[in-house]
Amino acid sequence: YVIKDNRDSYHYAVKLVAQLLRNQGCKALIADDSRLSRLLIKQMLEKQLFDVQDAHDGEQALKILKNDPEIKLLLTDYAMPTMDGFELVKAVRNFRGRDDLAIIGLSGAGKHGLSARFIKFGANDFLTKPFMNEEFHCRVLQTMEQLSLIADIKESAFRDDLTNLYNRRYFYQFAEKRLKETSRNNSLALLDIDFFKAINDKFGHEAGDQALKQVASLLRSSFKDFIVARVGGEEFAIVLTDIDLDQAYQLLEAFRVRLSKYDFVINGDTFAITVSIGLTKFQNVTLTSAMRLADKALYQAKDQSRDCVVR
Ligand code: GH3
Ligand code: MG
Ligand code: MG
Ligand code: MG
Repeated sequence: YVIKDNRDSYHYAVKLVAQLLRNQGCKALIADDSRLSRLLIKQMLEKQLFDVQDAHDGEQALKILKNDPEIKLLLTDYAMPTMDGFELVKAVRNFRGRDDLAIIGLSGAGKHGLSARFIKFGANDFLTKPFMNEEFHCRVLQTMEQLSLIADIKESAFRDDLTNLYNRRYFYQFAEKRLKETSRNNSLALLDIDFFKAINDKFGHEAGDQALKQVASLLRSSFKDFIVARVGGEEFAIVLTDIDLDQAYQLLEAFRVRLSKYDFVINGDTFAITVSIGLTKFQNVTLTSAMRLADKALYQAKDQSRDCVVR
């Protein structure tokens, strides 16, 4: 049905299908005091593959939104009892940003200035009731597309493009936050590949790049529950949250052994790679000073024998 409505443009239909795939399973919430209105909008949103919930006024909507960070789209009426659309938008924006939750304001025709006020309070867009189905679909689609675009940009800004691990920027921006959110049983590990320059010299820089990718993928599979970032050329950081230092040590030791036994087969050459690891407890310190401690331990690991974990 949605596609049929878009007979005007083939390109638009293609875009629409792409966005529909992203909408699939995505949660949307309708806040409207009119049952008929809720029903109508629900049907239209379901055509766009949203998983739809509804609320009969602002207060109920606010409660639902507070308990469900997965809701990505809110359609809200203006005139509702107890809490109107403006108040709802204002309250929601205190904990959900424009790049994280899309809001479309709705209201009956003939009330001048509502659209502007909705947008000033933080709505992404506005629709006047009764709306044409096609306009509804276009506006919802466009709003969700913007949200997806922002998510893509954020994702690529925080990823290292060689390994697809988190990058330095992400690490310095979010590691500390993550550590503060969790229990006090946290630690930080710094890993540095041993004699990596020799690998580049012997097998070529391109093989070195491939090896880095494989090391990254081993790290990803070994530390699924933790933040793993590429913080330097052949240096990685792991934020080990909610486990004590001994457990962290065991995990790193297991990884070290797993890596040292792994055969890197690149362009017909087979070689081994080892890492040196510095580990430190993360407690009542800033990220910068924890990094300094982990780096010190790493330096000792290099000094001792390489291919070992020092805490
Ligand atoms: P050590 O055991 O003391 O760490 O020796 P090392 O050779 O690994 O240490 P060093 O810091 O002297 O050299 C690191 C090398 O890693 C230098 C650089 O050529 C290589 N490297 C850094 N980033 C990349 C990358 O993105 N791709 C490739 N192929 N090599 C990289
Ligand atoms: Mg109303
Ligand atoms: Mg290094
Ligand atoms: Mg190195």
